[in-house]
Amino acid sequence: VEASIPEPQREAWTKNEFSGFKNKDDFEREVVRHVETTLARSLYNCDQSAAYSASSLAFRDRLIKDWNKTQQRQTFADQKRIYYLSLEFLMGRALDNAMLNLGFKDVAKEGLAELGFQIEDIIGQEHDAALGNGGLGRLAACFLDSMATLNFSAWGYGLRYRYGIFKQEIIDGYQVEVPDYWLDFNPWEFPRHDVTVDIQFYGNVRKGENENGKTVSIWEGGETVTAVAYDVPTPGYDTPSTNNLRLWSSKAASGEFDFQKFNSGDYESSVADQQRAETISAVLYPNDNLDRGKELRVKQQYFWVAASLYDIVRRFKKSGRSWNEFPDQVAIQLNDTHPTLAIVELQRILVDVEGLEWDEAWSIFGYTNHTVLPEALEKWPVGLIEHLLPRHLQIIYDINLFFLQSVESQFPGDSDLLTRVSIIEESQPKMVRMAYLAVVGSHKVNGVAELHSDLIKTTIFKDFVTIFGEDKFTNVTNGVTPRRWLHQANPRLSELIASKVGGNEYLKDLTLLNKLELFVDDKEFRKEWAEIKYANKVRLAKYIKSTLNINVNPAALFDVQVKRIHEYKRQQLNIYGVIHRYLTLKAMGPEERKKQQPRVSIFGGKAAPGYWMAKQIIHLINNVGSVVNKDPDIGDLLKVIFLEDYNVSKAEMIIPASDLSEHISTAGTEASGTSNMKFVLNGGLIIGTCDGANIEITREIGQENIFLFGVLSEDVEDLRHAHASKEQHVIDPALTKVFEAIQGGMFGNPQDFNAMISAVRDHGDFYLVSDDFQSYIDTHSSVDEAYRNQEEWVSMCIRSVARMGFFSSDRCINEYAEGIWNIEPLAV
Ligand code: CBF
Repeated sequence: VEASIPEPQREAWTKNEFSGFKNKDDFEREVVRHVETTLARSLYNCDQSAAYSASSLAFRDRLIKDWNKTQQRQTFADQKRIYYLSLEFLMGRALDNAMLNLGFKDVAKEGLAELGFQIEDIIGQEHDAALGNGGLGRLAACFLDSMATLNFSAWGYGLRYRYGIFKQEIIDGYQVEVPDYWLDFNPWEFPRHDVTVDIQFYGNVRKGENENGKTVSIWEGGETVTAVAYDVPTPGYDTPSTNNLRLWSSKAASGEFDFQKFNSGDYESSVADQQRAETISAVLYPNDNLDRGKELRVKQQYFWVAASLYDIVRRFKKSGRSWNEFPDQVAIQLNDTHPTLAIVELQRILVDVEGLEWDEAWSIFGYTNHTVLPEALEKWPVGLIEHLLPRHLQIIYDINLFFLQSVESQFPGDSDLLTRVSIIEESQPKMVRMAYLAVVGSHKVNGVAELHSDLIKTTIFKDFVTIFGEDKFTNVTNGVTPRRWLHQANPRLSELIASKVGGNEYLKDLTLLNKLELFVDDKEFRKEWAEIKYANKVRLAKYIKSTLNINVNPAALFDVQVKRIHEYKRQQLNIYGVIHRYLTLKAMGPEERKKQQPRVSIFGGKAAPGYWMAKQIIHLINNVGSVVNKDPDIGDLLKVIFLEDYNVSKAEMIIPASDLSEHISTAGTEASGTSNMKFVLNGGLIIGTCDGANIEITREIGQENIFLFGVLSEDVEDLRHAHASKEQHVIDPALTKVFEAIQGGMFGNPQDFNAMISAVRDHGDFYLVSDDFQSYIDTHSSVDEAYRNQEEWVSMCIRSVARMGFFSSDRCINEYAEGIWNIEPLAV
């Protein structure tokens, strides 16, 4: 308030208001201005990178106007806000997105052309903002897009990692990790050096009096690290609403470095504090669906939630409201268990700092569970929490005590139940079960697809359903933003669709896609549709040629599996299927071979650096490729491609080029999957298991338009037990032949792949590869058959796209807003 300009001087401000460019000439002027002033270059040394920087700055200037106004509007409206806490935001590139969401891509294209640049080259200069591992982080990014598009007052809170997910190089068929330093030039963030929060770690707790003379717990001593805010504007589509993503960066609270040590010549340790503090936000943990229990990870989590909560509370207190209105003003969504300490931190702020009474009944937190995999459910050693956050451990114990007391009064004498649901696991060492804490501290818990939401109620949270009742547990099936995943990634298809469904309105109401059904039998439309797919395949084929020097035929069926490499996602099943195909082709005579459907099997994805088995899978895929791709008997009939360093911007090129994509996790293991939705939306068909959102996709598009195979989730446990009880697992005969080929050395040193084979043969085949193998290859034969009839194939694709309206992230956000956050959009 003190910094605001007095009334009489405000006119001078408003009359000079800068409103950004409005047309091509303005845009060009802005680009030239930025090249010449901000970048201090000229038309004699403006390369593509400078043109990217200047274009981004021109767009950023425009964005800031909307962003400032949105923030002002939200402050004046003083309505409830949603705070989305996510340790990952996999944003990808920003320029293209800003151009499209602001509706100025055509202007930029023409302007850049006049200035001597192709827009695609300029967009291609941008480094991906890769602050996430996979589905969870990308979902958060889609949600930001939808929240802004739907005009919700929303803030994202995350960490500003100096290094995002590593870059993957493939060297001699092996994954090699290289650091991703993405912050060289990032025009999309605004450092707020005036918005800082001091975060405390370690130290002791004692009883003492607060400012009002009340006896409270006082946490003192230890070490302090400063959180600095970096703000990223996130524009909505076709609306001035531009929300804020606030990312925290860590720095030493004590300032730059220790002068005393420096003066005495101890240069190394003079910067040690600074380095230790900066380590907190230095790297993204590169594990997807895997928890490793490291101290630094807990530090990251607390640092981020404590800074975010401080900010949220500060904003709330500025409104001058009383604390009992807090739940009417604030909804916080916990994206997985990573931000669960926020529940504890809020309790600390209220009780210790604000001196309020302990109140459990507030409906502030919602918790989204994204996995049932036991290895991904976070548990922290009690000793670690006690050391790092001594006051928080006490609060966790209190939360647990009150909770267990209420369970005891509801189910007297059931000590087994108490042990099962206790937030503290009585193991050696004792552990804090973060998912249980999240359930106890949240008013709603949701899964991310119907099957997954049912499974959490019958498996990991079964007892909690008994205690809290069914109503606390709900489902919000994931969705994706059609702006990025159709309009931006596949502009020609988006345009064709728009021409049939009444313009671009469908990008804001995806159910309008259903109008496409009217055109399924329109031959001309089908032809245009097929041409677009072909052009997208040609583009990918060129990329494959330029990066791997492999020729692939764009007329072949492009069969794609791109996602994190994980045993439960079963890239191993895919590559065994490819080997089976290769062996089958090799066994055929030339005439028979000619009748076969040519295929290009495309893989992409990163393995967590410490996940040895996943790295072996990558190695096998590459080795198979290097044999098959140069086999003259095979030629174009089969090519095996591993695309290096799969990320969001590669996905934007790969997904539109797919004919068939693979979503083949063991039933019950993939919570939802979201790339399945993106592939179908781009006119590709799916081969998949009855898992995650595949089930709802099937319900929406019809089972005649999807290739499903494999065991059902309800049979998985029995099959696993059956395998475990047998000495040796009887393996599918076709798979046995594949294993024999690998063990015979056909794809390099067989020893490299012993563990992969042994997992199936000797260790219970946990992921049921053998059980599903025959139905998998049979279903691939049906795919070949179906692909031969191109007219019908294209019809299937169009029909599927027409029925994908449900899978917009706008629908998800509306469901969260209504069912969990209880928040209305803000009129623009
Ligand atoms: O809900 C978003 C995605 O989250 C994961 O990626 C995760 O990290 N737990 C799941 O594996 C996906 O199934 C899910 O779509």
